[in-house]
Amino acid sequence: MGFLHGKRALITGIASQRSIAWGIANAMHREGAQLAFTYPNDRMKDRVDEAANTFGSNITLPCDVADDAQIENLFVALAKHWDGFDVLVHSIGFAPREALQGEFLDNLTRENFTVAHDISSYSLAALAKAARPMMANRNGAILTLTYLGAERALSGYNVMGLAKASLEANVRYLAFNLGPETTRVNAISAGPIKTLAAAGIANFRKMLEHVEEHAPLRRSVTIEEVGNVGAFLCSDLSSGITGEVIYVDAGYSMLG
Ligand code: 0WD
Repeated sequence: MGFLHGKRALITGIASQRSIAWGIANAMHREGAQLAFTYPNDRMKDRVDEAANTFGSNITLPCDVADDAQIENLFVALAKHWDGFDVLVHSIGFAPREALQGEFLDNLTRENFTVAHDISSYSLAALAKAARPMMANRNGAILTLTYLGAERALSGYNVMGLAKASLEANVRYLAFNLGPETTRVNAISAGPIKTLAAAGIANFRKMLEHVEEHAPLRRSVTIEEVGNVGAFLCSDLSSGITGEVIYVDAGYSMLG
C-alpha cells in the first residue's frame, strides 16, 4: 500500500508532461492518493483532462488564480466531489515575459512587480484561505515550488526573485497560522528544469548548464525527483516538518 493511501490531493499547475506538477501528480498517484486538478483557462482544459485521465481522476476544475471568484468557485465545485481533502499542491508561477529579459531594472514596472507577486505568491495564501474549511484538522499538507533566486541575486531571474522571496515568507506565515489545525505548509526549492515556465527566462539555458557543471551531483534534477520529495512532504512520513524550504537541486544551493 502506498504512503499516500487514503489521501485526497488537489493539484494546480499542470501545463504539460514536463511540468513539475506532473512529476508530483505521478508520484502521488503511485503512492495511492486520489487526485483532482485545476486548469487556468479553456485553452488548457483538454490537456489537464488528459492528465487527469492518466492519473485515474475525472475531477478537473477551472481556476485562474488572478480571479477571486474563480478561487472561491473552485472549492464550491470541489465540495461536490469531496467532503474534505488533505493535500494542496501550488505549482504556479508567472511574471510578464519582458520582466525576465535584461537586467532587473531594465523592464521593472509597478505592473510587472504586481503581477509577479499576485500570481506567484499571493495565490498561495488565497488558495490556502479558501481551502481552509475543507482541509482543517486532517493532518493535511500544502506544498509550493520556489527557486534559489529568492535568496540570491541570479542573473535574469529579476522580479521573479522578489516574488519567490515573498512566497517563501508566505510559507512560514501560513505554517504558523495553520499549524494549530494540523495543516503543514512547505516549499521545495527545485533546481532548474526545462519546462514551459522556464522557457520564459532569458538566461535559463546558461543557468542549467552552470548547475550541470558545478552541482555536487554534476547534473540537474528531474520532475520525478521533485515529485518524490513532494509526495513525501505531503504524506504523514513528514509529519514533523512545516514552514520549511527543502532543496531538491542536486546539492547546488550549498556551494559557496
Ligand atoms: O526550473 C524550473 N522549471 C523551476 C520551476 C525551478 C524552481 C521552481 N519552479 C517553479 C515555478 O516558478 C512554478 O512556481 O515551479 C512551479 C511550476 O513551474 P513549471 O512546472 O516549471 O512550469 P509550467 O509547466 O509552465 O507550469 C506553471 C504553470 C502554468 O503554466 P503556463 O506555462 O501555462 O504559464 O503555472 C500555471 C499554469 O498552469 N499558471 C496559473 N495557474 C492558474 N492561474 C496561472 C494563473 N493565473 N498562471 C500560471
